[in-house]
Amino acid sequence: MITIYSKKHALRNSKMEIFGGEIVPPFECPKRMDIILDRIKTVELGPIEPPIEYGMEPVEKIHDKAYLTFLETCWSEWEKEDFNGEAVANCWPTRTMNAPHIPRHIEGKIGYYALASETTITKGTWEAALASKNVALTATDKVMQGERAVFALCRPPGHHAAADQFGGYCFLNNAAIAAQYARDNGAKKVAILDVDFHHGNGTQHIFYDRDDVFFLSLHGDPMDTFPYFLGHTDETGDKAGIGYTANYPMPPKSDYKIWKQSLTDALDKIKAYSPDLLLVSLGVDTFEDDPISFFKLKSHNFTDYGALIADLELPTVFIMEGGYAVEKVGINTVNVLNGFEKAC
Ligand code: OKP
Ligand code: ZN
Repeated sequence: MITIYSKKHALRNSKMEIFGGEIVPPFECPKRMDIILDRIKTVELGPIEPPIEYGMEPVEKIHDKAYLTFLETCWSEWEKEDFNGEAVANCWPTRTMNAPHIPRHIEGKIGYYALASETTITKGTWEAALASKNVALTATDKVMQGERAVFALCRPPGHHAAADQFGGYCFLNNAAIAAQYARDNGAKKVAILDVDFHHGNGTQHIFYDRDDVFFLSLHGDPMDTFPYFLGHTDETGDKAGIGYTANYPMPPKSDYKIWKQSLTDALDKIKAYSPDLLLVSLGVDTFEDDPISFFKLKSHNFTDYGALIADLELPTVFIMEGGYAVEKVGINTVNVLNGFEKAC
């Protein structure tokens, strides 16, 4: 299997995250990519190729223009203030203050566009996010041109990013941009299977009223974990999209037996939908030792479910999302890809 990878991910190099009231080094760190690349090489998964440049057109089909300008200019505006740290949201248009005005001041603007405060914006974040969407698009193009499956080793991840919101380590929604690009280039129906531990709130929101992109997500119950405010079973789509969103929230300590039941149900739905293309939002933070998650999957379970996804016999793009047990992130990620490939 070909991997698409850009070393520009390293430009996203934030030094801090707010976690449990403390300032800690970010869980979503550049080292994750080094470990995954090492594992790809060790098991000889296949060639590692750089992305090509796709420009902004496919991005503007998903994200709001003013949001993109905000992401592009946030760091320089923040630097102009007398602030010493990374750009971070500390105020929001909350439930009782939702006037539709976007503040002029960068502190208000970042609060307007942020969905959580753990994710800071720093010098290089925008450039890394742009490279990440190019990785997803390059991989998608290769699959559209006939590759059975390609791995988009994206960083930063994307599934929490909505049309005009960043957070949960995400800025541009790589999977959504790829799905729309596929739609615009001949795919009639696209399914996005999100197996990251966290609900893909951004992807769900982007496609919620559409029937041409079916979004399915397996995740920690949002009553118990981030992103807390989306991802319940009763969210099944709106308007033309009714029936084209499927959520599988699962409780703390869920193991592979439980998780696999959800996956099997999701795979049945994808089969019935019969898409032209499958995108897998691949987060391996379902792993038992993940530091911020609560599922109990073991490394060999990743191989097993890779094979189950292959059984769909669909052109497939794997798009990297989360996974924070850094020492095992390579083994777990590549186990999915190898499990898939061996079953083809
Ligand atoms: C990104 B992806 C933990 C706070 C979590 C954000 C998690 C983002 C996960 N107590 N903050 O879905 O892996
Ligand atoms: Zn996650």
